[in-house]
Amino acid sequence: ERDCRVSSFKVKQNFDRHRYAGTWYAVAKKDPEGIFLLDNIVAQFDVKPDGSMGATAKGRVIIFNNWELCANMVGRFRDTEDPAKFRMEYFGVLSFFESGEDEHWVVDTDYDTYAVHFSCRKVSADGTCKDSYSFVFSRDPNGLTPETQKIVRKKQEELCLERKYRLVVHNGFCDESN
Ligand code: AZE
Repeated sequence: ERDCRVSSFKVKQNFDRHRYAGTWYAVAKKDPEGIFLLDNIVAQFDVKPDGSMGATAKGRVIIFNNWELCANMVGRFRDTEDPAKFRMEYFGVLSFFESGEDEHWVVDTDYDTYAVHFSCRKVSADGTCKDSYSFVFSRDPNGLTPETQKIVRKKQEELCLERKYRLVVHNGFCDESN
């Protein structure tokens, strides 16, 4: 039997936020419940002067049923006892946007080509995740090589989320001030 309890999920060992910094293109995602980033999702991670991790992200969203725009989001990360697990406080640059606080786990990365992220918003009584989102990030907007895809697929299985991901389109929608 496979262990799908959130507390047994493994994350990146000795996570190095400095090597993680820079631009990451979301190439696949598993959505949480409710409104979420749709596509053209690009995240930019950095390390602040005080050593904490920060990030900005943009992506296409549809709000109020039919209003399509690019959400410009800011994330502030709080460290935990595990170097690859953070608490992320996030908010939109425009005040009417979404804000909240999520878990932010770096499940796996080689820093140079791919990363697998996981956030569980609600844990069930049995310890499995009831509401989660997850991103597969790539340094290359064109996607991952077949070898890397193999590694990523294994991680998706370990998160008990296999076949739950959809590809993230990049068509330039959020490239300008859109
Ligand atoms: C993430 C990368 C690191 C920075 C941030 C991220 C998350 C952003 C959201 C945005 C939701 C926006 C919505 C707008 C209407 C993980 C991509 C901030 C969760 C729903």
